[in-house]
Amino acid sequence: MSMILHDLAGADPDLRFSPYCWRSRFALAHKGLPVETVPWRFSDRHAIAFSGQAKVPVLRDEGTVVSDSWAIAGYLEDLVPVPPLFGGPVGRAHALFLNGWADSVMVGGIARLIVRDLLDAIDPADRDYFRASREARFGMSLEAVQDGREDRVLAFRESLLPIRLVLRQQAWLGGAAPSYADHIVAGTLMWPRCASRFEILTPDDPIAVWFDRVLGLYGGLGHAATRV
Ligand SMILES: N[C@@H](CCC(=O)N[C@@H](CS)C(=O)NCC(=O)O)C(=O)O
Repeated sequence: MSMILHDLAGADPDLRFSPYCWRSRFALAHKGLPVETVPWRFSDRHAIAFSGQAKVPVLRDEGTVVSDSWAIAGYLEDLVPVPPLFGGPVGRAHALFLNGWADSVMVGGIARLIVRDLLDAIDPADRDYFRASREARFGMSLEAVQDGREDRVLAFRESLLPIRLVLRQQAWLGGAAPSYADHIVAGTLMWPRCASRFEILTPDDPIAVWFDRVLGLYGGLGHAATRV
C-alpha cells in the first residue's frame, strides 16, 4: 500500500504549493516511494486531527503517522537508507541548519513578497481564516505586507547569496548528487512558483538554473506541478 501525504491544496485541488509539503514530496520521490497525496485545506482541521497537531504535511504509512517535514525526512531516511537524503548524522545536522535558515530567511522573505497572491490561490472557504491569521502575524493588511515588492525583491535575492556560493563549487547543494538540502531549498521555491506569478528569481540567476534542474528530477515532478 502506498503512503499517504496530506498536502495543502488551493481553490484548484491540483494546485499544491506548500513549501513544507514540497520538501516531503521531493524526499519521497528521492527514495522512490510511491505516495498518494490527499488535498487538504486550512478549513479541514478535522481531517488531520488524528496527527495530534494542525499543520501539513502529515504522512501516513500504514499505522505510522508523521507530521512536520523535517520529521518526515528523518523517518524516510531511517526507513529507506539508500539513496541517502542526509548521508549520515553530520549531514543530517548540517541539513537541520539549512532547514532553519530556509524556514526563517527564505519563508519569511517570500511571504512578504507573495502573501496577498496566496489569498487568491487558496480555497474561498479558507480566505477569512488566512487573512485574519496572517494579518495578525504581520500586524498589517496583506496588501500592505506585499506593497513595494518590486523594490524589496532585490534584497531578498541578495539574501540567497549563500546558496549561490555553494552552487559555484558544486552541482547540487548535496554535492555530487541531490540530497535533502536541495529539497529544502527547492521545496521552498515551489511555493512562489506554484502560487504566484511574481518573479522571485531572475532567469539568469544560478539558483534559477539549479532550480530548473531540480524541477526535472524524479521524472519532472516539479515541472509537472500545477501553477496559478
Ligand atoms: N514546521 C512545519 C511547518 C508546517 C506548516 O507551517 N504548514 C502550513 C502549510 S504551508 C500549515 O499547515 N499551516 C496551517 C495553518 O496555518 O493553520 C513543517 O516543516 O512541516
